[in-house]
Amino acid sequence: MRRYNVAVVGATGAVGNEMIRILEQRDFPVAELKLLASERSIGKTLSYKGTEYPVSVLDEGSFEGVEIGLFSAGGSISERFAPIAARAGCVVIDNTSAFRMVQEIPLVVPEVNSEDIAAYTAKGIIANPNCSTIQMVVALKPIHDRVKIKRIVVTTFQAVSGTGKEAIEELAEQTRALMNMKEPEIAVYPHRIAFNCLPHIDVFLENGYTKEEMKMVNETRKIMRDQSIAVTATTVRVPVFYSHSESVNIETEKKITASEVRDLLATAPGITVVDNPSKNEYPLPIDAAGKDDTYVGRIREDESISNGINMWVVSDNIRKGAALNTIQIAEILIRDYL
Ligand code: NAP
Ligand code: 3JN
Repeated sequence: MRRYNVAVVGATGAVGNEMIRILEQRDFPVAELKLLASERSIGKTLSYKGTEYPVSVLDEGSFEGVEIGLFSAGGSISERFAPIAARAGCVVIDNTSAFRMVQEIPLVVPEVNSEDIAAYTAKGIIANPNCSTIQMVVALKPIHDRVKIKRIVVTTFQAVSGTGKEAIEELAEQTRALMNMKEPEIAVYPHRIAFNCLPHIDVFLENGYTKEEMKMVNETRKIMRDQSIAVTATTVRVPVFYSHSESVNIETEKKITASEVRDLLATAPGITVVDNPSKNEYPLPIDAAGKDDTYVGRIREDESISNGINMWVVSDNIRKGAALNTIQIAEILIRDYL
C-alpha cells in the first residue's frame, strides 16, 4: 500500500495532538511524519505508534517532500505557510478560518459534501469547517435533503478545549482554586469560566454577533450549497472540557414529524440517535467525549410553527469538530485523488 509523508503543523496543540492520536488509531498510511510547532517547543518530542518524534520549528523549508499537511496552528500561520506548502507540492488540509470562505477552496464535511474535495486542485488547500458548524451540518443535511430547511436558529454550549490547551488548564485551575476558597486567576477568557457561562466566542463584529456566530451562518450555507438557508446563532462558552452541545431549531419547507426525523437520522452516516426521554436518555458531552459520532436527541416538533423541529446535537469538538474531520478528508483524498 502506498504511504504518504505527512506533516502536522501545530502538533503540540490540543487539535494537533488529537490529529496524531487519530492518525495512529485509524492506521493512516504514513511514510514519514513531521511534527511542527513554534520555537517554544524546541527540544520536545511527541509519541506516535510507540516511537518518540522530535518537534521541529515551522519554517519556509518545512514542506520539502511533504505530501499532506494537516494545519492547526492558527489563522495567521495558515495564511503564511499553507500557500508555501502548496507550492512545494503538499496538499494542505487547514483547520483554521483562513481559507474557509475563499470561493475556490473547498470547505468539507465528508458526510455532507465529500465530492467537493475534488476542487482541492485549485489552490492545493482544503478547508476544515468550524467545530460548531461541523456537528450541526452532519445532523441537518439528511433533513435538508428530505424536506429543505428554510431557517436554522442555533444556540451552542461550547467546551473550553475549543480555545486550546491553555483554556483546558484554566478551567481546571480555576475549579481547583474555587474549591479551595482561593481567588481564581483569569487569563484566557475576559471573565471566570469555572461555574459560569460566557455568551462570547471569538471577537464581536459590527453587527453585534461574534465571529464564531457568523462562521456558523456562512460556513453552513457554503457546505450545504444553499445560500437561501437563513441561519442565526448564539454561541456560548460553558465550563465543560470536551464536546460541544447545541440546541438546534429548524423550520422546513415541507412537514416532517419527529418520528420521521428520528428514523432518518438513525441510518445517516456519522450519527447516533440517543432519544429516550422516559429513561432520561439524551446526548451528553461527557458521553460524546473521545467518540467519533455526532449524537442527536430531544427530537420534537416545534409546536409554535407548522413545520418546525427542535433537537439537541452533541459531538467531541476536538475529534469530529477538528482532528477527525481533517483525517477523514485526508482518507478520501488518498483513496480517490492522490
Ligand atoms: P493550542 O492548543 O493553543 O495549540 C496551538 C498550536 O499552534 C501549538 O502547537 C503551537 O505550538 C502552534 N503554534 C502557535 N504559534 C505558532 C507559530 N508561530 N509557529 C508554529 N506553530 C505555532 O490551540 P488548538 O486548540 O490546537 O488550535 C489551534 C488552531 O486550530 C486554532 O487557532 C484554530 O485556528 C484551529 N482550530 C479549529 C477548530 C475547528 O473548529 N475546526 C477548533 C479548534 C482549533 P507551541 O506549542 O510551540 O506554542
Ligand atoms: O472556540 C471554539 O470552540 C472553537 C474555536 C475555533 C477557533 C479558535 C481560534 C481561531 C478557530 C476556528 O477554527 O474557527 C479559529 C480560527 O481559525 O479562526
